[in-house]
Amino acid sequence: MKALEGVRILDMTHVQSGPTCTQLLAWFGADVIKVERPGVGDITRGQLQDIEGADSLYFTMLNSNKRSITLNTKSDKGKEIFEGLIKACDVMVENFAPGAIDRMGFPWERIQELNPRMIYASVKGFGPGPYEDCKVYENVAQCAGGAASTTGFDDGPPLVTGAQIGDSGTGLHLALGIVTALYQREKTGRGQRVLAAMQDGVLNLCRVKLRDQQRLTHGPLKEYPQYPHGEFGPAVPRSGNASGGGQPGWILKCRGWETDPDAYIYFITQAPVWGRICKVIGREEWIEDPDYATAEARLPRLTEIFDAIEEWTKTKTKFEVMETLNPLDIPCGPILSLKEIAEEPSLRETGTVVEVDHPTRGSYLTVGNPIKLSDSPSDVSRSPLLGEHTDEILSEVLGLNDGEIADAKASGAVGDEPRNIAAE
Ligand code: CAO
Repeated sequence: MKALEGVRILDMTHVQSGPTCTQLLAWFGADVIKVERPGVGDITRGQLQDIEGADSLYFTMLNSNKRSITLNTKSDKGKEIFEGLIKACDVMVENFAPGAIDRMGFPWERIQELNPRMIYASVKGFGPGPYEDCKVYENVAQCAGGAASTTGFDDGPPLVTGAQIGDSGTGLHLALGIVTALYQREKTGRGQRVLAAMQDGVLNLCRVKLRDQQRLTHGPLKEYPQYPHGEFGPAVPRSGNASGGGQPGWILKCRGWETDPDAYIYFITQAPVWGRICKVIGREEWIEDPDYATAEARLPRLTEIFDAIEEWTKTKTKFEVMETLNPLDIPCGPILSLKEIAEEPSLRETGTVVEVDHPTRGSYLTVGNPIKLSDSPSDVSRSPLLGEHTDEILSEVLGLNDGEIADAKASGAVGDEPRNIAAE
């Protein structure tokens, strides 16, 4: 038994933010019915393709454990089928451009009329306000949510991060909104609207930077690399690799850094283990020296301190540094490349990295469910081919017979995609 077994999701999502949300719900056991345009499908099926004719990794890694039906929700017959699906599902999720579902003829009022228990969840770029009608992609959200302004080095331009905090981050927020609304529905019997705006999601993840913005009015941010020699302007500056918390940290070179771009370690000078750090790097005199003995005294000297620690880390590989520091409880973390992560056996064992078979592209790696429930196992099954489950959904969920399905296909409301599952 899986946690969300019995919950049926009408998945109108595309690209990344919405699909990441419904994929999570599918891993928890929900029946996710992905609706795609006949003959076209989610645009990502054909984006960044590495194998001609096969669904891209972009698509397959965001749509596992789902079923696919093709349906033209703008045709008369398609609308009729869509209404049936709205009545048969618990949750509808979409991340189209603002107003797209309304333009299809399904504003929230109409959805409620059809199914008062429906939870209608949307990702949009912005919440209500001056930008609410804008189309938004990942990096726009990173820029508008405070991440880009605070990422990078003080002498460089704003930077976006590779972590998809705008898309996948907002998908996570939306999934939480959906299960919360499902929980409330248990008591009220009513559905509700759930909105996760990408700007809001990114800002939520940049909460500590808004903290620092307010601290700035009371003096310089002493844990930032700009202190004590640089200038602070009116806004939170970019803090390089400084830690966002109260324990100073930095990325330091390890042995091999000249040729290996990932031969680095993140090193945290946690106050309670300061003495051990000094011993490891051979600076025992800093343990008692009043210029170094307290966390406060160290703040203006962090550059010098990290330079000294780096002299030591440069003599060891990042894994040797880990082996030395972990038994001493000194917090640190190697910079792992995606190659190292893909090959890491422990991540395979926990199901965080999974190998999946696909009929047209062969086997591929994907990231499995990062949230582990002890009583709800989550296996990763491959993403569906375009329209692979059209017939099955029309008959099983809507009770259409073979003749009615043939009529729906003849009208063009649902697709009749050729399905290449011979390799299965
Ligand atoms: N049948 C018929 N029409 C369909 C359909 C179906 N099954 N599925 C989608 N469509 C239509 C939509 O109704 C819409 O038509 P209209 O513009 O006529 O109303 C059209 O297809 C395309 O939708 P879109 O405008 O959302 O797509 P786009 O590629 O132009 O924009 C994006 C993509 C992501 C910028 C936009 O959807 C968006 O801003 N979404 C909200 C924010 C978001 O989730 N962004 C993250 C995306 S992941 O990086």
